[in-house]
Amino acid sequence: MSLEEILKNKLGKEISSASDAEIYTALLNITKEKMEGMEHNTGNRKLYYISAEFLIGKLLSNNLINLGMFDEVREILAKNGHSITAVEEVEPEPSLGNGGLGRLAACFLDSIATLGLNGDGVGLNYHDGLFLQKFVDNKQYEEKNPWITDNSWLTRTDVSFEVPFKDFTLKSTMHDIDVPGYHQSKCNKLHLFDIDSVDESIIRDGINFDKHDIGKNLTLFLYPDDSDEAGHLLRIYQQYFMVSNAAQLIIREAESRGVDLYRLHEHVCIQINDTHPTMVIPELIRILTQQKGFNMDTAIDVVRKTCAYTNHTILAEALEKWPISYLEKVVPQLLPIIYELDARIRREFSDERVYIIDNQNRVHMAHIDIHFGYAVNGVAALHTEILKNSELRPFYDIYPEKFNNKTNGITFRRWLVHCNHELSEYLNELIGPEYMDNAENLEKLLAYKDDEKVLKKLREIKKDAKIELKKYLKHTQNIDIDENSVFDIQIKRLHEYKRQQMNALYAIYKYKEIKKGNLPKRPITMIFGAKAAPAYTIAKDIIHLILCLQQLVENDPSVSPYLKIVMVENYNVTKAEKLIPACDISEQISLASKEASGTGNMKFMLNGAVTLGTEDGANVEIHELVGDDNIYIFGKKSEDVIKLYETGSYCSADIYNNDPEVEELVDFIISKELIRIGDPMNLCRLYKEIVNKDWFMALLDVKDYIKTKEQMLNDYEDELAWSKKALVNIAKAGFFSSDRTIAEYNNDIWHL
Ligand code: NBY
Repeated sequence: MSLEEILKNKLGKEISSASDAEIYTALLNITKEKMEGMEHNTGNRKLYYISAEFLIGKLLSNNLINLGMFDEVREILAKNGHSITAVEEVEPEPSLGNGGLGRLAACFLDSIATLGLNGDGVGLNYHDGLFLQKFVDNKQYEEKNPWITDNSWLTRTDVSFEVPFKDFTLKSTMHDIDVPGYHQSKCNKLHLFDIDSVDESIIRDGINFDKHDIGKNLTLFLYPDDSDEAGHLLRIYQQYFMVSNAAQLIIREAESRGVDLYRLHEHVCIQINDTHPTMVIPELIRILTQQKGFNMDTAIDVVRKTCAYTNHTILAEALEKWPISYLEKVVPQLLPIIYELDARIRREFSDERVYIIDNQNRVHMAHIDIHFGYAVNGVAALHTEILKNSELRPFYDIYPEKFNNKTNGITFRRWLVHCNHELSEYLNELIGPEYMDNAENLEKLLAYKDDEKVLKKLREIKKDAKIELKKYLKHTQNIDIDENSVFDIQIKRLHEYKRQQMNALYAIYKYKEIKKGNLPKRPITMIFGAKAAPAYTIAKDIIHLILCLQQLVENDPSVSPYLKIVMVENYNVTKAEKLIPACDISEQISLASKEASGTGNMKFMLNGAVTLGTEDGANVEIHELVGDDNIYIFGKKSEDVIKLYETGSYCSADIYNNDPEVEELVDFIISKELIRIGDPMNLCRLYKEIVNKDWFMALLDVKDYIKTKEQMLNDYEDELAWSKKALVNIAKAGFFSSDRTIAEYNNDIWHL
């Protein structure tokens, strides 16, 4: 039967008379059935990638692409008066992640399946995911973000485990999502654990709920508010629930494969994604010693050879440390194991910086991972060096052999083929489709770097993507943007270290210049997209500032023809897919040393945007690949920043007081123009924070930033020269394919 007939049968009517929603459901079911019929990847050693987040995005198009059905479906729909884009809109986006860490996990699942490796993801099935962001009165409000519908990619399985907590036991249910690789006959799974008793009706006004009723709230939200003890305890409940299920699943699957548990490490490998799944280590040791007859030495030995840890941050506040008293209240069964692990470390080492339990009775989760796992990796070359030489130095001195770098990557199926079909078709035409299987083939594009026809075509493709984004923003947020302006985009979690505030200071600079009559050669569209954690006050103040600036500029007819500021509401994967292809200037402006890698930087580059960035994270590697002419680097280097921290000698007030230009920009935050629009409390707080604290040194780099951005806007006017930069960026992006990253994980860590 042809695909068209299958679709018609599924619909029970003519395709032309079906609604987009009916077509979506029919395609979902056809795709699911196809994947159900596929065998799972096999191999002697199986990987379990445990992660609190899997930011998978919408799945229909990507599954169709990987299954080789996308083009056919698109044609069938078009022939019958439907567009695949409209059908895609029907799909709710699962909000199972927050930022780069979760999206990385999703890209990795795609690449693991694409390389035919035997590896599944393990996580939680949050019903309302990360909050949905709304803007009211120029402020962020949070609402629940339900995504599970009757027909979804989830398949309820009959796998279930008892998860023991201090005062009660919860019974889990495992829900699976199929993960097909690109043009592969086999597939893998994402296992999401849940409990049946979750009750969404306990959520009131926004995202508030009773944090004590674990049987009803356990899997409601990703990162529930943890500004009080009940919130912290809930996170521990979630984490333990995740890893206890993972551990039980791993042991059950190993036993059913006939694995001798004393050789578990030969058949299983566990990747711990950041510290959230760390309790899998004591939990496995607990199960092996208490239920499988292992002695402690052997259990530790086996677990140590099974687990590997990825670090995604050097921000000390983001490295989890759980008070023993909290663990006592939730998972007392783990404490004897954790004490034992700590005692062993204390016997072996005298340096208290490597202890598991510190002198304030807090358990350092990363320390468990490093001592009781066999590999520790950072996510970009610079990041790994900083881990080895400063942040984790005492551990590197003990275990140099465990440390290794795995520079992040992104799946080109989603971040090129799906989100920028026009560009990927053109690449196929120009250099052939080999880059799809081996991304390094993108370098063939370099042969065209002086070919005017090709450079013009690239500019046309960019323009088309800008027009698409314009339509999308009009349709979703009723915002008008000008496709002939330069699109300058910063999209990422809102965090002071990522320095959206510095970009806002640029907006102030430009506003003032325009007011003075210094008009830009071409209008500029500054686009932001970011969610702030609900309890992160200053991050919310920064959103408030950007939204106030948006309103100020919009309502000033002497400025609005030249400058437009747009903060996209509820930034998510779907929106990223529209924004990235349309971008000219990719903002990657973190304080050097603080951004572990970044992955948005790679997505923008692959889609022909030019990076404006600091020498941080994977920007360093992008810089090396494209060369000085094709990236704009500014700001202090990581060594300088690390020194400033060590000596405590950075003082933003000094810069503010001694540099009238900086002072003028910062003062504008509390100018009468902005105070009239915004909330004085938020604006004053942010102003004071920048003048008196500025923990992430925006004032240190702001002038260099403005200068470099001005240079970039100037250079943009030389159309061919700019297009050439875009071409070089695309050509050199091959290294950042997650297929390469995963091949490295497999060769160096997993050995599947
Ligand atoms: O992981 C990000 C890094 O910031 C980015 O540089 C890197 O490219 C990416 C992938 O390696 N980290 C990240 O997204 N982290 C979180 O979202 C996160 C969330 C929650 C908590 C800690 C970190 N937490 O402790 O609750």
